[in-house]
Amino acid sequence: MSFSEKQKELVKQSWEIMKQDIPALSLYFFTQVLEIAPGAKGLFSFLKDTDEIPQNNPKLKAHAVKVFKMTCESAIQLREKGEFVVSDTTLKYLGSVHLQKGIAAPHFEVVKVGLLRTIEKGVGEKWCEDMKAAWSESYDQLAAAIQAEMTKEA
Ligand code: HEM
Ligand code: ISQ
Repeated sequence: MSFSEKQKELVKQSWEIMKQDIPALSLYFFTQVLEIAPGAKGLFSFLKDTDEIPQNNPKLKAHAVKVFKMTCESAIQLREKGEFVVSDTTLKYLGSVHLQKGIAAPHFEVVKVGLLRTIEKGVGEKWCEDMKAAWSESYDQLAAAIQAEMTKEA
């Protein structure tokens, strides 16, 4: 399926809305992921030694923002270039980080569900099936690229 101009706009538009509420949404993102997969807590260096999710952890926020942003950028690139292009160095870096942490395919599904739930919350009444499909596709492309890199490095 090719990525349409409309899908790109939907992703951009929702990102603009979400940007206004990053701290709360970042927290929500992690909460969703850990609700689905409580064991994932031990994977994150800044979470493993605490009993609860710290409300104001700058690292947590930075991590969640990176995932949002990269997914959003991947959507824009999908449209402009007709293919997915994250720089080789970035992909290699992400591949090695996740390989080292022992991340596997099911984890990627968990993060995807968490991401979609977070966007749904973030955009409120603007949420719709088309927006969900657009983010899903962008995330899938990015996740596939990271996983391909992980396979290469393994
Ligand atoms: C680290 C992005 C999927 C778990 C990172 C970093 C980025 C990133 C950018 C490096 C942060 C840094 O060096 O500061 C992404 C993207 C994903 C993805 C874009 C999907 C498209 C996943 C999945 C998991 C995961 C599925 C499994 C739960 C982790 C962990 C770290 C990490 C444990 C290391 C955190 C630490 O510093 O302790 N990710 N990630 N990631 N990611 Fe992901
Ligand atoms: C995966 N990798 C890095 C950061 C993250 C934040 C929230 C959910 C998943 C993540």
